Amino acid sequence: MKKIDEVCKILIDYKSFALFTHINADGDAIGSILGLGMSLEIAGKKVKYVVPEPVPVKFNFLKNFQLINKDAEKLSNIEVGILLDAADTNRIDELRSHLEGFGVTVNIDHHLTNGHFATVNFVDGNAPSTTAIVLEILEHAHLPINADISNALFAGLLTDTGSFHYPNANRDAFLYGAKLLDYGADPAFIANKIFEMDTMPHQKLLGLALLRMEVTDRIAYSYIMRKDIEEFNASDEDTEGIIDVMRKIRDAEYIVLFKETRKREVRVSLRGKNSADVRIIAEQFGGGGHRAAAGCTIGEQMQEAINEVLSLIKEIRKE
Ligand SMILES: [Mn+2]
Repeated sequence: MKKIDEVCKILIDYKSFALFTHINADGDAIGSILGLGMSLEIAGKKVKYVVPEPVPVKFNFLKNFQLINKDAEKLSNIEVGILLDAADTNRIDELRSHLEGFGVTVNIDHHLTNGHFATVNFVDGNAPSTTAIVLEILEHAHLPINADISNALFAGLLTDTGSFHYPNANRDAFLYGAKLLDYGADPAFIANKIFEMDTMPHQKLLGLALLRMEVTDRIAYSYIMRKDIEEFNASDEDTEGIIDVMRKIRDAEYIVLFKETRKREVRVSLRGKNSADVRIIAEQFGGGGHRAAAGCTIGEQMQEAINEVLSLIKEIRKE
């Protein structure tokens, strides 16, 4: 049986599902669990949405957002656990044991680093977003797709392709987009809700990161400390999207933002342009991602983390 048929059979045969996605959930993570979940619910199935904290509130305009983590501890009667937009169960932290406890597990993902941990793994490294794979599955299974579902799926497609301008914005990405419009997605509404809702603390941190940015040897980098976040009364969510403004700098191919998450712990976000493959860098530090966008966490002081990442980039480039 083809993988997609195996996944569809599970969605049709079983009656209850817990949908999991990764920590630091992004538009594709939230969009894929909500899009799939809404469709299953309309089809009469029971669905739980389980996301490691903190859940990004900026996606609260999507229907059923308020169901995320509602009664999420009551998973004992659920038959199937599905992990979306994540390559392995490490990406859901302490929720891991919950997911691994299910008799039937499914992994729906587009990360090349995928560990194929589940009973059925449907992984398409060429898919522009996990929501694109969800769309394919819903169509193949003849499950319902309405405007709310297509908005959730479009949100994932839009964010994971960088508004259709990352290298993964291939022909398929536009075809999936067109299909979602046919199902009722409203791109202007979604773009407004996702891209034009900056908070003041976010814009202050953005300004600070840009002021601190250094560009050397086609590497652009900057950093944010805990005390910066405190000073602007910002939340962790307020640091999101800063790297995507940094990547607009000309000439840089590697873009890196270092964020102090706690004492001796630095979260590193990487973006690659042209031939730069940042996934290789992130993997060296136990992280992962895509060629154009990846991340890792380093248990060091800020300056050490910066030195280690910059020297690794320079080393890898020489090879
Ligand atoms: Mn994704």
